[in-house]
Amino acid sequence: MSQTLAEKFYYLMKLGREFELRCKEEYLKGNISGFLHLAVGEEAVHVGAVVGFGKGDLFCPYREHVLALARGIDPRLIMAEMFGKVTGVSKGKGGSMHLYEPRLDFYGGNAIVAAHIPHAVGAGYARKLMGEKAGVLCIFGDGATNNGTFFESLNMASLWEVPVLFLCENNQYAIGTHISRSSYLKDLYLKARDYMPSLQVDGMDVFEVYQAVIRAKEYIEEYGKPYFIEALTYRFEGHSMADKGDYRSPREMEMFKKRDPLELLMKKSLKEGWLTKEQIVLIDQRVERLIDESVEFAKNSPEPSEEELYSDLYCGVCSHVIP
Ligand SMILES: Cc1ncc(C[n+]2csc(CCOP(=O)(O)OP(=O)(O)O)c2C)c(N)n1
Ligand SMILES: [Mg+2]
Repeated sequence: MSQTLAEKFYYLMKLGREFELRCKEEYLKGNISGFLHLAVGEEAVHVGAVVGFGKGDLFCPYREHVLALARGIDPRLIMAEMFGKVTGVSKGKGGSMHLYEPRLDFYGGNAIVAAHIPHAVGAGYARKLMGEKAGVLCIFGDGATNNGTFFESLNMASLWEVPVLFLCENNQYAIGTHISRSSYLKDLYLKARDYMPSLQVDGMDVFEVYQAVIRAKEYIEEYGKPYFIEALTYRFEGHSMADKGDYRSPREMEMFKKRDPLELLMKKSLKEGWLTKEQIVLIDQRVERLIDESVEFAKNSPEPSEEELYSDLYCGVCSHVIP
């Protein structure tokens, strides 16, 4: 069990890490433009949550590349989206912040902080009305928990018994603002405690995130009610490519880098005998090849045509809400 999981986690987290670092490289070369928010340092939260939750709708903010990869979206289609190419997962019109794949129930990147939280509650309510069990995974940052729609969504989800897992990735900063300067409660899971079961986990430990999410999913499926998890994590890069993140002290950065989730997973897997050094090298090589292929695919794909400018502006009929 742990062996297979460790291999899956290591592959997805390494893929996420290297994919994003390559995006940064391509951005600096001018091949990717617009906004680019990296989740380097937060991979354990993203991979542990998506793998642990399994089936169900997924709503998330703009820091969503690793979530999309963990959901199973082809890295070539994500990279092509970054490059603004027509072969991209959002036809080259979304870019980094708007990855979207309804065939995998990925209602992806949202640029407006906390705006997707009520959407997730709506989707969960729809699933409930249709008699489905799987529920919705809704991921958002610490900053989003200061937004009015966050509290409105918790209220509605509890009152109407909506099967949503609210997962707060607390990386302690909303752009340059530390939570100590923006939130009365510092332990953010306390904001949900009066509404639903709510707990805090170590977001640098992929197994801890995974196990907490599995328990949450079981609760959601059994009772059809919401659940809240706060995962403590840290972003190793700036907020976006426009931000160096140098409002953080070198000491603080060092402290968190010592708990790099990928390193922690690798060390634990070697120690427990879940992975060998040779297996790790093979996975690293596989990841490198896949990313090279993705960049090649993106570079060689055409840009969207002018006619595409006005398509996909309105959704028409949402197939699973209106039969
Ligand atoms: C409603 C709204 N207000 C402000 C912004 C500008 N903004 C973009 S990201 C961000 C910080 C959000 O922080 P957090 O929720 O902790 O997510 P993180 O970036 O740390 O993952 C802000 C204020 C926005 N996009 N939407
Ligand atoms: Mg944050």
